[in-house]
Amino acid sequence: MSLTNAYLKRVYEDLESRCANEKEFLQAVEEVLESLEPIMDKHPEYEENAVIERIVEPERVIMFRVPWIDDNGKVQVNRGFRVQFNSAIGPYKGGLRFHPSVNLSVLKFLGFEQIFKNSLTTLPMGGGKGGSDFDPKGKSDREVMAFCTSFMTELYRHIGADTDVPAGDIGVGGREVGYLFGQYKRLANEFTGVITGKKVGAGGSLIRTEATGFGICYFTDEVLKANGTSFEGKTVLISGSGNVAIYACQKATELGGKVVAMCDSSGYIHDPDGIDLDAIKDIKEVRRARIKEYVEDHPNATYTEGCSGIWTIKCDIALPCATQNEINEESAKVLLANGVQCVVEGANMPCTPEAITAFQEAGIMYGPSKAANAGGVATSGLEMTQNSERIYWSREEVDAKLKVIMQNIYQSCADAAEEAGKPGNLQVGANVAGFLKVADAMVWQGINY
Ligand code: NDP
Ligand code: 2IT
Repeated sequence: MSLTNAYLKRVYEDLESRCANEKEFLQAVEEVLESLEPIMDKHPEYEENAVIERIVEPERVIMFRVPWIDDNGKVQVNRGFRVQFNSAIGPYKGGLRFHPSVNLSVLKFLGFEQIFKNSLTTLPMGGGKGGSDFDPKGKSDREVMAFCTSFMTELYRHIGADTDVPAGDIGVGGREVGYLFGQYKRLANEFTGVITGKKVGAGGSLIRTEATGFGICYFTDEVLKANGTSFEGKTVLISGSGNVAIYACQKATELGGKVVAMCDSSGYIHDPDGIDLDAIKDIKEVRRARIKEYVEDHPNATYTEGCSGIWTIKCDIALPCATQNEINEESAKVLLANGVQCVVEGANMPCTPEAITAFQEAGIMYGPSKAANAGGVATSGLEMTQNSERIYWSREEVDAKLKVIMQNIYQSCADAAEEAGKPGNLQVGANVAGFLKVADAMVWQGINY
């Protein structure tokens, strides 16, 4: 731990002893607190009002049993969660993750990151996250529906359009959001914007499906522009092949990049001709199959078991879009040795602290996730606005708003980095800019004891 400010150090050490088993959560907190060091002296009111002690403690954590019946008639039980982390600037907002690796630490790290990400979007959204250790992989539609219905039967009493608005994340896409929304509507007897990522035509916003991936590329484009370059002619690696990766691949290609590799949790494909995205969409979105099938009708492409090998492919730009801690120090060093110029995080916290340090020490362009992938939740915010107004915006309108939001996020990170005395450090910029608005709102609202 490298914190030097006495107040931040004391709060972190106390948290470390109380949350010793929550390593992902501690990792996310430590990164934010390190970034705040340069600004703490200017803000004695934060210590006076115990802002740091309060901001690292979720306002509420809900854990619940989710029983459901599988296709063999057997009763299954999963664990459900909702972490309502911070509502200083708006209703709790953040996705639901269904993956066997989900636990309290993972959801607290995601909920904590979401506070600052949502603040950066400039929209009025607090931070939250939820999910379950349920694995949708290999389950029938009926089993997924049974699980989602049971999950919402408990969750519905804790959420609401002005209270807490979930959305998708890993393992939760349009299908799951539909089942969850249907059960909420039945139990609450109201059709409101209580969850985002809804189907277009049934309360959803155009561009929400594409928003996270598109937003990552709009943000990356700003980073590249500020450094006198662009996507044009660049070789790009994108990990994952889910919602975020697919639309990042589409936009990176539209902006002139050549995406040569993608992966799933089993392994990666390398196609030196450039990824055929229609084939990926067919495999992953339509057939829910494994990415290795890609090589069956792409003779120049190769498939390799294991995901981390993707970072050994030579590239100019790397966009990790799968999961947390997928680029460690060793992978970072291989990327650097192969001449990577720019790493922008599409997934939440995909680079370990050691990997980030390696990129920063090498002086390459680095964009942190809470800024770069904020386009997804920002467009969720736009979906909430459309639901409240009971209107729909066109594809062009939503895309234009998303682009402006991503440009503004880049600018506010760059400005905050400069003001904190760390010009060009978008990690510090994102953390400081995201934090200040929330911290000031917390001071303004008092302790409420
Ligand atoms: P999806 O479930 O659609 O896709 C996830 C992809 O990552 C799949 O290809 C999956 O492989 C792979 N993956 C998941 N877990 C692992 C793992 N442990 N090891 C290796 N590969 C893995 O999720 P999303 O695309 O929505 O999310 C990807 C990332 O982006 C996450 O970090 C999420 O938090 C973040 N994010 C998502 C947003 C959204 O709007 N959806 C918004 C902002 C951030 P497989 O198919 O084999 O499971
Ligand atoms: O990590 C994220 O920002 C998301 N999964 C999207 C959350 C949302 O509410 O749209």
